[in-house]
Amino acid sequence: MPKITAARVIVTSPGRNFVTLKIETTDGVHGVGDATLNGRELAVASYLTDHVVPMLIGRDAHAIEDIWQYLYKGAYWRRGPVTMAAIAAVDTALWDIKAKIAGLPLYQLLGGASRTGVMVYGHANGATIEETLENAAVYAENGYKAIRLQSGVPGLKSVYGVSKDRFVYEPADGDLPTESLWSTEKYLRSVAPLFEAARDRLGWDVHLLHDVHHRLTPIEAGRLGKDLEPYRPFWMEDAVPAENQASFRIIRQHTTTPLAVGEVFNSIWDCKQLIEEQLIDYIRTTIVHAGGVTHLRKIASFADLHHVRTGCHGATDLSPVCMAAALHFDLSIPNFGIQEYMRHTEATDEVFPHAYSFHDGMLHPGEVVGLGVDIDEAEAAKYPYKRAYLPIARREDGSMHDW
Ligand code: CS2
Ligand code: MG
Repeated sequence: MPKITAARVIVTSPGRNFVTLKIETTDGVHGVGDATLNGRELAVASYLTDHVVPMLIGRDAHAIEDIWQYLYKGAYWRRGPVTMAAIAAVDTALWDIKAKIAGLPLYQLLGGASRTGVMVYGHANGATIEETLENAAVYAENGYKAIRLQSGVPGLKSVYGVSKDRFVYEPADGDLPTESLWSTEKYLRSVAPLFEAARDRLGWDVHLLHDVHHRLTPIEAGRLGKDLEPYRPFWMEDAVPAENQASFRIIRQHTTTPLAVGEVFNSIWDCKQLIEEQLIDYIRTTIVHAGGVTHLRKIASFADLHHVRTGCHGATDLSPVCMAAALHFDLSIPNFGIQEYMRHTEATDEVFPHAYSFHDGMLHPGEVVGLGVDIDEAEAAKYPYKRAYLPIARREDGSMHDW
């Protein structure tokens, strides 16, 4: 029985902050788990170091479900992004260890491969429609089967999802939150023309996606969904803030555009009604923010009963450790939909050497035992933590808007 001998949190910032948990066992086998919570990284690092690690030492590393329940039920204070990211890190590291000891890539322990690869979507963005479509064409030439389109909005200086750099998008851009101006009216006028031009330029064989980033009300989202219907988007993401799950009923009544939501959800309870009432088409929870492989499998199985497919969050703030785990999960489950893929910087890839690879619009986790990803601690030590926040948005009258 491999026992946990040590567990350590490693914080590194190769271009952006990442929090990684490394668990060691009596067998000499170690595992890694991502615990990064964008803009609140040190809260999870402390939760792990101060409150979780002392309880792990000496436990059976194979008892993944029991340790999950112990950390979830035993805390008394359930759910929330900090708690669930910490549990996810432990869970992911333990799956890594179990798969390494079994001598198998993780997806084999999850039931084996259900598909040959994982379809991903890349991010095309630009200040203008023209620039966005130039970038989208590059993605299409590079084999991407699905592309997310975000364009600057005429009359607004900056918009989320539109980066300063063409291909590396890093939203956490200030040591205090930067502020941008938002106008729903201007935004709503800009999206359908983008999609119309995209179909003209890119044709109909590529999937096109769009992220609303929680900026609309249900009736506004219904309108946007309707406007986009002629261009058959793959999905409209995070149309409204989703604390009120019933609000998706209104969107559903007005549009057949598929709906995706869930990158900020932490547990099955955040999407129970959305899934049960079939108010969404894609659930975007991923490993690090929704309790690890163990809990994500539960969400996916529940979603499968209700015709909901997965579309795991995969922005740059999800470390390569999370990406590797997500790919094993994606490859194995029956109701996989799509995986978001934003390339990390070279420095990040050096800190986290990994076996997953991109080919012809698909990612594959590789055949290395475990997750197929590790942290190079000497490399990681070169990049100390740097405080960074996500931006905020204000309306034209100065009041706060949803981000
Ligand atoms: C976005 C993210 O990838 C997405 O869909 O919504 O860029 C998101 O803003 C960040 O991951 C937040 O940490
Ligand atoms: Mg999003």
